[in-house]
Amino acid sequence: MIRDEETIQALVATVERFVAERLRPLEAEVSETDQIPPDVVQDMREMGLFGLTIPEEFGGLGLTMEEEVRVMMALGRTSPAFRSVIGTTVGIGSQGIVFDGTPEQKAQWLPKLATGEIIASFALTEPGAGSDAASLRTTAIQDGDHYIVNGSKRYITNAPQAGVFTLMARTNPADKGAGGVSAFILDAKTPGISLGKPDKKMGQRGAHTCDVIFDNVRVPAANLIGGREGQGFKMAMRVLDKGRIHIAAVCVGVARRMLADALAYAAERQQFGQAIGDFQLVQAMLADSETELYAAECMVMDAARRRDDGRPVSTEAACCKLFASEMCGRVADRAVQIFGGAGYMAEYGIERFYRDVRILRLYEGTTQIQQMVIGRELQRMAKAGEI
Ligand code: COS
Repeated sequence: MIRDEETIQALVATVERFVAERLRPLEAEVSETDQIPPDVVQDMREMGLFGLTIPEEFGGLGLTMEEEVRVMMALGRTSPAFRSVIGTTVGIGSQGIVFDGTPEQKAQWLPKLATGEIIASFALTEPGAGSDAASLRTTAIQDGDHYIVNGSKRYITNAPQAGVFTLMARTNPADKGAGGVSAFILDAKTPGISLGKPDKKMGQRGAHTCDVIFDNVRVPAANLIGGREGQGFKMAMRVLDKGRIHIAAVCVGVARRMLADALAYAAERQQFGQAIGDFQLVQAMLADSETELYAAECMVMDAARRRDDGRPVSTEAACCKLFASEMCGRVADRAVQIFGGAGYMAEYGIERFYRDVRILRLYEGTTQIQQMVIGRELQRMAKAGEI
């Protein structure tokens, strides 16, 4: 749903300009230094990018899903590490509070997230619980008006910068499944929280992940999201449903960028006395990329609109994430192929994108998890006679 076409067009145009003029020139430097310059993060704050999905009453822009995906498609047209700066605060780190937070929790945390004063991280994955998210072992045991948290989380995006964690932990150790899991808002400064070494990743240098270790961390009971135990897994799943549409939009943005780079190279690179883009075999790779990109774009827009209409979108979100991330991987591969030997060389930048986009098929649910979500729903519908 677009609330006001002119306003969203202006926002998308601002993001496009920011990407073209401010972020693209810094791509190689960010990759070399593994740091996003602080003044770029400050610019993002001033543009309101941290508050894209925070309701207006708490100082954010309160974008609808359709508006959010349009912005993400624009922001995606540069190194994905830049999107990652705001990604967890706009997405999985904050949305549990937006969906289920009590009025007090929203009032306390959302204004600071909207301005980017603090960054939110989503702490679900553990050394032993990834795809099987319900098997998490971190515990939060009630002790008077506090919970005592023990355990560790793994590959937590933006943990080194986080001011707050949305933490999923088991409040009922007798229930080993999803029903024993609750969600908390955890101030990153709480004593007993420590961070592991920054992970050395395949790509997306400039975006940081690490382990987060909880050693007898005392969390006020008032920080239990929504004030109800046992709702944490379902909240995380609803957060991920939305996050998967967001990531699919990022996939469309990055793939558009890689295709544009491949097209520019194909027009300039001469072989056999002509531009390689004039060869039909190269055109086939470009055409396949455009076709898949268009399909992904249509899927993402449709899923976003359905969500804005209040319809259930778990299956559509999984379809989008699956198709768009796999599409992005194929477009990256073809772009490297079109660049030929130059595609393997760091100075041309396309090999960096090839590595950067690999994670898109893994986080917020692997392709195989998306298949599982879709497959289960199809089975359910068939049994219920809905197909
Ligand atoms: N929205 C709301 N509720 C949901 C839901 C969703 N999308 N998905 C599941 N639930 C509910 C179920 O309805 C069920 O509720 P009841 O117990 O009341 O029936 C409960 O949650 C447990 O669901 P289920 O039995 O399907 O859980 P599973 O353990 O089988 O796990 C998958 C389901 C595999 C889909 C889930 O673990 C998953 O998405 N894993 C990947 C996690 C992930 O993306 N990790 C990346 C980390 S973040 S970067």
